[in-house]
Amino acid sequence: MASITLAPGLIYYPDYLDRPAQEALLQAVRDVTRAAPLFTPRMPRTGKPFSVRMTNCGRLGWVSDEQGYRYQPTHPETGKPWPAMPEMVLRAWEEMSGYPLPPDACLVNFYEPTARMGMHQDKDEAELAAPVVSLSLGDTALFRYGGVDRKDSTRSVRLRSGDAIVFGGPSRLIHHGIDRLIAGSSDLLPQGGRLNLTLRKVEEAL
Ligand code: MD3
Ligand code: FE
Repeated sequence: MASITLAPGLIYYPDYLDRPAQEALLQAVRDVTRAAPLFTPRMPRTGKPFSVRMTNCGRLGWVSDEQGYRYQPTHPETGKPWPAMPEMVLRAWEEMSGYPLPPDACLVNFYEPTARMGMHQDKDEAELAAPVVSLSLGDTALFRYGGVDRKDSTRSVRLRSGDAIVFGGPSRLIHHGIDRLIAGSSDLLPQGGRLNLTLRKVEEAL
């Protein structure tokens, strides 16, 4: 599998999934959203809604509301356990993570054509020795990443449908965000927009 190292621990796999694999993953995500509908997360304290909608699969899911950010075993609106992680997602983790245990959580982010995600760090996971693996489907996103220090300079990468990117080691705590989507860049999703799956080990390994 071809890969490009963008920084220590930051490995980009352009075209990781070919078109048939993207269609299979999209079907698996539709099965997940049928069992666990997309919800609109809200900012802690202010309750301001995110422009990205989310759901999860796997044992734990990331949620955010007025009470704060956290991982929990149930959907915030249905109260049901999250559906199992699709086999394809587990295979992608095995192939790219270099980590000996399976992921606990797969966060599914859905971007409408105008959605964005501000610069942030992912640090709600206790197991920072495990990387985060990301899979993109649908419209191309302008992904921005910097360094561990909020003031570090930033670079941009276009994440296209089928691309994968892994953040581990010294890149696990870098700042990152999605500036915008490029409308009409993929015909995978009939209505446009973008799906991103992030696979994570949440609980500290013993
Ligand atoms: C760098 N998602 O869900 S994926 C997120 O495209 C998130 O939906 C973006 O940032 C998205 O937290 C970016 C790339 C990504 C994911 C996780 C990371 C980059 C990361 C974790 C640590 C460092
Ligand atoms: Fe993130």
